[in-house]
Amino acid sequence: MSPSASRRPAALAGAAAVAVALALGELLGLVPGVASPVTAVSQQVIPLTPQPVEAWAIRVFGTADKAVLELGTTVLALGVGALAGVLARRRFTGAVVVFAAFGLLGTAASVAQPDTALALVVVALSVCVAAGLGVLHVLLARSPSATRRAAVASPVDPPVARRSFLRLVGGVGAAAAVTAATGRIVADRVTTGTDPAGVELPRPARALGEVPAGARAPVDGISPLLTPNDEFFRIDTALTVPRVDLDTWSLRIHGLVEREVELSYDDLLAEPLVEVDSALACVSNEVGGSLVGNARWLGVPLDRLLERAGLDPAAGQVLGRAVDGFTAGFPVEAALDGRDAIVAVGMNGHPLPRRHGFPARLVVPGLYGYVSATKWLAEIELTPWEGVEGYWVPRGWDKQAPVKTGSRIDVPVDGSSVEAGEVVVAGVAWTARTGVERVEVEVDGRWREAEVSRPLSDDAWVQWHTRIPLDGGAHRLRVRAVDGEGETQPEGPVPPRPNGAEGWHAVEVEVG
Ligand SMILES: Nc1nc2c(c(=O)[nH]1)N[C@H]1C(S)=C(S)[C@@H](COP(=O)(O)O)O[C@H]1N2
Ligand SMILES: [Mo]
Repeated sequence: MSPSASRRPAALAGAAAVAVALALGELLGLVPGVASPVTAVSQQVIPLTPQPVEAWAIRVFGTADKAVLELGTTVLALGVGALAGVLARRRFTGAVVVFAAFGLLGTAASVAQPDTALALVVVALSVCVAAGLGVLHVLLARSPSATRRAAVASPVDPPVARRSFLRLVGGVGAAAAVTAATGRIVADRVTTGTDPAGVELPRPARALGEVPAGARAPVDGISPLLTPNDEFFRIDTALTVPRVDLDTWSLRIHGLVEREVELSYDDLLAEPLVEVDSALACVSNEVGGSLVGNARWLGVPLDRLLERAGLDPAAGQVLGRAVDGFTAGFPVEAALDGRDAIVAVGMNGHPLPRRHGFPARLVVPGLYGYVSATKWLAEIELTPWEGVEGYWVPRGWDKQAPVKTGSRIDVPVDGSSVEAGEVVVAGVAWTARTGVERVEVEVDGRWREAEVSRPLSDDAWVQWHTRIPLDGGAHRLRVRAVDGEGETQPEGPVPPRPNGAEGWHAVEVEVG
């Protein structure tokens, strides 16, 4: 039996005990084979999150959504810890049960992460649980009412007891926070995995050469023709960017094939590499949004790799699987119909950055990223088309996902003021595979043709611009593109779910 404490100090003691356990978890999470329990549990929450909640979180918190998720997990755990503290006043076993449940939850979530070892995780989390319970026991014994009761012989002044208890809990909490922060900082610094910066890529067998004159529109503020790697949008379900070690990494091609193929990184680089200029779009991109980029990719043609494996006639789907378990699948035809589908190792003249899938990812022009562009690629599995689905498909997104024609006004910025006279209007436009034939801009109800710069390829986005005389007052500008088959981008509006947004991007400007 633990000395009985009153409610509030007991709750504080419980929260502080959980803080100590979680902080230790951050430290022990640095050990290879063990994961931070907070990260592991948060990671498990992601696939369980209902889509509207997820969409809301991304909208409200943007790229901070993952930090907010981990913070939420921590706060929830501290709250349950407070309850455990209150339970422990009556019976310490109550707290033991709660902490043990925490340990089991953390273990299950950790083991679901890549690169964890069950035995190590069990040892580490047992240490966390034991430390948390130890701290709880000590704190409860020091709580004001407990000291009062225990100290009948030499009565302690209650306010003094309360103050020294609060100081003790505060100290424990602060120590836990510092420990956890140190764990995070070290985790960030300790480089496990190969550093992409140290990798040297061979010259392409098929190089695209300089960007041709006339491919760039002469306009300040327009999206760069090739999106720099550190400005390229990023979408992934992994809470921490996977760090792959080239010594142990390989790409396995298996499933409905005649012979399994396994390639090391060096094997991949020994293949003839090709350069491909292609846009990559996220299906979640809203009209006018920034979840689309354009890069010069370097990689091995996918058809060549599939030929090596030899396709079984039953193979209907190419399913990329990442080291973190993410999957994306597309029809086999998209790998074989002559488009530049590649296993990419380079992006804009550099090895793939970690955030964009080092050491290798799939890039399939004309398909949205969620069905095609598997990062941190570990496996290419050939499966039947029916009955096997990539990560996002059971979550309400279409299985077939060709990119829809899109266009965006970058200049002038929506809501800005411009000077009267010839106003420069410019932006980018893209299609699935057919190139951009024409771009039209509407001002005050009248459509005019913009000048489309020379395309890098039919798969890349193009820059376009025009000059339009505008008189004073408010104006609304809209844009639409026409693809290589003469199809005009539909007016919509259609939301991103389930197969991509449709609509003409509009901006309002005030001409002064
Ligand atoms: N392993 C893995 N690959 C992934 C994803 C992911 O969550 N995990 N997201 C996909 C989605 S939805 C898109 S739009 C693209 C985005 O690629 P980028 O982050 O390099 O821009 O990656 C795809 N590949
Ligand atoms: Mo996406």
